[in-house]
Amino acid sequence: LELETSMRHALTNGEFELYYQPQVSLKDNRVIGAEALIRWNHPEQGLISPAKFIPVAEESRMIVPIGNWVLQEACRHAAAWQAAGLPPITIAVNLSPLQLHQSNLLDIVSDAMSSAGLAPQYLEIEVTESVVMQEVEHVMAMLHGIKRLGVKLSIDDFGTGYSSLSYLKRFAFDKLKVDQSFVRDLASDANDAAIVLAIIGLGKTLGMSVLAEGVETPLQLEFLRRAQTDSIQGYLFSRPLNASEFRKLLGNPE
Ligand code: G
Ligand code: G
Ligand code: MN
Ligand code: NA
Repeated sequence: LELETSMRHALTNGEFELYYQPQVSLKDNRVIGAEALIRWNHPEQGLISPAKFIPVAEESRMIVPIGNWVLQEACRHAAAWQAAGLPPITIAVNLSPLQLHQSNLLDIVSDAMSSAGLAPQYLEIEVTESVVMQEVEHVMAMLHGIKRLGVKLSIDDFGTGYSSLSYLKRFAFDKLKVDQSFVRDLASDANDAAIVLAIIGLGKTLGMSVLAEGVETPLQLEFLRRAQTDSIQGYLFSRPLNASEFRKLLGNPE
């Protein structure tokens, strides 16, 4: 309950900050995108991990205003980097199930883009597999609405939720993100290696771009390269960076 109360103040006090984790194309080794990941700089408790406060924010519905702030802030940063002449990238934002249930979500997304001056093809929205399992018709309508805005959609943590393969058929996600739990041991665990290959094959067959998350070692990278993974995200290339660190990385790709 304490966390919930202080989250309300945190938004107005500017205690939240977005970090950006680069996404790298395996075709040309360039940074083509970044996932926005929220951090909370609490004045007394120091840095609080989203793993701790996002579940509380979801329970208390604070995720709605916080999530809207994330959308606006990510669009502002992406537009500012483009305006500064840096190579254009796609900015990926995580969307919680509750946000998908806001009736005005499409207005919120378009307002975030237009007030930042960001073209829709540079925004990507990540939803988890399990989102598609609840209130299917409503969620499908929202996802189609987001797509009609010209925003990209990706399916996050793929393989860990309830399997929603039939929804992959019903809805054309642009990108599939292979969950890091399968990537972690793929060099030593034949089952994980087989699962990753199967997911990549499935994604490609359905016309999606496939990104592997949690890539930490050269061995994992080599495996993923051979398996024709389109892009990767993980500590091997970079941890999530604050906006100024990320901007530097974009400007100096070597
Ligand atoms: O960055 P980190 O690994 O600490 O993130 C932990 C979890 O918090 C991840 O599951 C991530 O998806 C989630 N998360 C990070 N930022 C956001 C956000 O802006 N919105 C939502 N809904 N989840 C986020
Ligand atoms: O659930 P989601 O995929 O949105 O969250 C991504 C989370 O994974 C973030 O908290 C981010 O900090 C974390 N992450 C990113 N790269 C790596 C990695 O290479 N290894 C591990 N263990 N975690 C990572
Ligand atoms: Mn994500
Ligand atoms: Na994930």
